[in-house]
Amino acid sequence: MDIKEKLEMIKKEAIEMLNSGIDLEAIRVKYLGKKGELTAVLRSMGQVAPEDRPSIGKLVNEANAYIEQAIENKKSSFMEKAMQAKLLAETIDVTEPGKKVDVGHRHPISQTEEKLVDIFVGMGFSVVEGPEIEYDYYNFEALNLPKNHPARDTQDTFYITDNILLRSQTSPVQVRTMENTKPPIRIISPGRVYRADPADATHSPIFHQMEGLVVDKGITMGDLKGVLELFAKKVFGENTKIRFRPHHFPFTEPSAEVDVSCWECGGKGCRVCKGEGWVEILGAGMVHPFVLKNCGIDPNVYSGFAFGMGIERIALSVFGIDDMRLFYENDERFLKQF
Ligand code: 2NL
Repeated sequence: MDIKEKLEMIKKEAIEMLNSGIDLEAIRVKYLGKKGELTAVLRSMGQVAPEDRPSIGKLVNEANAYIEQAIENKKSSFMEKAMQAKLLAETIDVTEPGKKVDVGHRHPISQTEEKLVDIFVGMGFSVVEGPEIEYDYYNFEALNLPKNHPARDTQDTFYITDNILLRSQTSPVQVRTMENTKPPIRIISPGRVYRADPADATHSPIFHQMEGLVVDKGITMGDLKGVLELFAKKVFGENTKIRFRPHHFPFTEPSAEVDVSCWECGGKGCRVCKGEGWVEILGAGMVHPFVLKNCGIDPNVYSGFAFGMGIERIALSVFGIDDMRLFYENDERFLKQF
């Protein structure tokens, strides 16, 4: 076999190996490497007639380039195939439905607070907030509850110093507003309040309240009744009636506890209203003249009404829940129902 035939054979063999899928690097070493077959052919050039050497040398170089190119082609076709496979495997079907993101929802106490706020904002009230850590003066003294007054016992709270405490009601917000606002005043103050009460189904040392206050010339108990009746209808239904029972608060005179006709039985008496036909939902009254005076408002010129309600109590009735503690346990099985 002469060198020409030998080179053709090497080329043919190399291509066959390439096509049979053997490791490309092994093929390169076998044919093009220092101890490879083409190098061996070059070494055997001694036997070639000197005048033939340039043309044979050229043939060897061509064979070298040919095989090198074939290896390169194979390599890029492998890469191409690998890329195609990768693209295929990673294809995203943009028409598939997305993953559902669980965003949760507002806590039932917040939902109730928002609902109550909306109703009063709809009647022209503004929302005012204030500090939860208060002076004894704003929480009690200004509201006609001097130190050692027995009525303080019903609102016992947590003291930070003798004069600083956790507010037991949101009334201090109204006191601060009256101090720095000239009537007419029409505000509500929703927020967190504290009492030194042990937790049970209807009490919690931390709970939420919303108070309301209207002060202007000529405000009467009739205005209070009108506002509360509209409020009760919006929360408990259009057929709801309200009832005022005489009561005593140190900061209002006269004072009343306010009931709504039972939303469950409509007044006939049932389990919800304990046979009464009525359910107590809030306390209210005409702002005591002493309180107006304490806040720099002349009780001979102005009058006002105020009311206060527990947001938890309203939430319990609206959602039909019988234990307040459920609101604070953060058990998803409970919270997800609202
Ligand atoms: C309740 C019901 C009430 C008020 C709160 C109030 C606020 C000012 C002046 C007068 Cl600044 N009153 N708030 C009035 C009546 C009832 O809350 O059961 N409280 C113990």
